[in-house]
Amino acid sequence: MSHLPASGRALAPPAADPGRRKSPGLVPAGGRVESKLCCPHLREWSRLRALMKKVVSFALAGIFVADLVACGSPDTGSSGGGTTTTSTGGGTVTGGAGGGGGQTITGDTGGATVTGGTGGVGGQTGGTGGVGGQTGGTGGVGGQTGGTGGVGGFVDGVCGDGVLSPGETCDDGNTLGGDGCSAACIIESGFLCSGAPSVCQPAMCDDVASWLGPDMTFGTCFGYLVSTNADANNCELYVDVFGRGTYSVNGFSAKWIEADLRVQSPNGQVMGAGLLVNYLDAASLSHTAWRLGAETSPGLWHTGFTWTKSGPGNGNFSFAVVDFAFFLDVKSADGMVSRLWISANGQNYTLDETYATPGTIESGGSTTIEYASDMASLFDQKHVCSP
Ligand SMILES: [Ca+2]
Repeated sequence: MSHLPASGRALAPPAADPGRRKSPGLVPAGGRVESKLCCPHLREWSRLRALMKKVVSFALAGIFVADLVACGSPDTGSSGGGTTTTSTGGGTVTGGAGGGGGQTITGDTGGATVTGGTGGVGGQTGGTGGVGGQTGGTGGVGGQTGGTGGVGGFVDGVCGDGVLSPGETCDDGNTLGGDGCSAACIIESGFLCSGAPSVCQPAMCDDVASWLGPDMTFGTCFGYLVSTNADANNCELYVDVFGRGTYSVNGFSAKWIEADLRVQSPNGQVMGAGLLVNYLDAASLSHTAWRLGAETSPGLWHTGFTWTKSGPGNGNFSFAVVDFAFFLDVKSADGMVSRLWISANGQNYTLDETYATPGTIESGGSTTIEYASDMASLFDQKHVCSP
């Protein structure tokens, strides 16, 4: 049985179910940085001021003003700490003013929305003035001793013009929300966007996991979009070892398949390598699992899929492997990710065909693994790439 269309590698996983989608933990890059300093910290500031008074008393007035501003207005950035990078002004319609820089650190960024805020004042000893907000904000003032003036504000781009502008983390050419790129051109939670005009898709998390061993499966999401699917015809990937294992000890048992994937000359950045498995659950419902491997030595990725477990507190599930294939995700210089497949001429492999010729059984303690015979078709690319 195969779920792969003969026409190509379009291994279509089940449509993502938004109701089941887990958060990928993405934080929109355009999110405002929270103020790191506010009233509860004034005591520390008081101590710092007292200390500074003995050293550079002339500077105290400036710091004190910054303190008051930090707690008073939501449109104003907070003051920089003595040794901490300062925060962004919380501008809304009119950008707030950046707070003052710390002793030796950088001044704040003005609030960036419609009208640019004013960059913060640089710190006392060579601090850098803050960056002005959008649309003609004013650069910050340099620090007292050799500080550098801040950068003026930049001109805001137009959200919805399909061009990525400062302040936008996506621009899909419209100003509609709910499609992955918000009305303010910020990537929406649970989505991934790339390019300009941006293409956005729900982050894929359903039955995606890292597989590190029969008892170590950790749910995750693909943190990137895949632009194209193709065969790994140029030895970018081949299956080096494939096995099916069992263990049974003290009332606990498990069954799994595992593979070592050899990655070489991928012509880009390896984003991940792993195993796709179509399987049936106990109610005979079809599922597709994605199991990302771990790179256990340079170029060698270990992955697998645990299909049965039993025992007290051991998960307790019983699936049936239908078929499977192997993939490598490579990001090229243009930022696009290609998924390269090892599969049976467009079809997936099955355990029956893989073990039509008995494999080599290795046992250790409670664990037994049958490594597939060299005759198995899933090693075809290996014979080409590693003769
Ligand atoms: Ca949109």
